[in-house]
Amino acid sequence: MIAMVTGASSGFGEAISRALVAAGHRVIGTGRRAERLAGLADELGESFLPLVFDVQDKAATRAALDGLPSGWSEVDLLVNNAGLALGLAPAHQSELEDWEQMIATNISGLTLVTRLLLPGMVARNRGHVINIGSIAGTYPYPGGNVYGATKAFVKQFSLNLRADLAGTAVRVTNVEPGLCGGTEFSNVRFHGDDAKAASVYQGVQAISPQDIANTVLWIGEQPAHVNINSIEIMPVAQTFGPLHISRG
Ligand code: NDP
Ligand code: 8X3
Repeated sequence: MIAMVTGASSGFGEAISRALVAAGHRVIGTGRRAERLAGLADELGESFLPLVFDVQDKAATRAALDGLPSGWSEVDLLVNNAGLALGLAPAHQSELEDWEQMIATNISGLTLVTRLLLPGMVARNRGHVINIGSIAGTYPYPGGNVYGATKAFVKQFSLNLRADLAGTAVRVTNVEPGLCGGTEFSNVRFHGDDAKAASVYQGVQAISPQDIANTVLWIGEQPAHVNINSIEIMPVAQTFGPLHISRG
């Protein structure tokens, strides 16, 4: 099977790529950082094809996917993982540019790659789109504003894809992780403030990228008649608090 994993240059995408190759699949790993992808290609060998493009750039994304080498163009599994959170400020203090980049990446980029690969899956009547959503798409939290909203989009887009794919064998799943360490997620969110990023995971056994890779592999290995619509994964150490009440 040929898989495309967007955002393979770090975190979940890197772990998912490794797991898929270890399971005998070929993987097209994408991202903006060519040197990171080249490093993974050195490690994984001929089963891994690095493909450099920015999902915010429609023309570059289209050119990259249209130009897939022969033998790599029939993608059966798309893992829409590329994404980011930027900032944790309240809405009225957030940077508009951060909001725009999250929307351009997590929504526009994800829908673009999906739209480009889906026709092939439908024509072959085989394929699986696994979106990496988030618990932030279901549960609001202070400062989650646009990030959570982009993941709510991913959640509903996944369900609506299933509606449109009725009668085909193409499957769609939304993976909704909670707190996960060992990725660059918080370093990116806090614009390179690594100390602040590290404090998010201090004293907590968070989910690891390997846990997410195991989950993605398991979803893909279910029998062809089984569709996992969504799966929510939190560390045991993360759970729910009460609704906030402001008292006058
Ligand atoms: P990382 O920052 O480690 O990885 C993000 C990946 O996305 C990188 O490979 C990055 O590659 C890629 N990416 C970001 N922007 C673009 C872009 N414009 N074009 C192409 N690729 C891009 O974070 P995670 O591995 O933690 O995050 C992966 C996904 O999981 C994200 O969608 C995130 O929202 C989601 N998630 C993360 C959780 C967590 O706690 N870590 C929990 C729930 C969901 P490059 O920089 O090379 O372009
Ligand atoms: C990442 C999880 O809770 O930081 O999507 O938003 S959270």
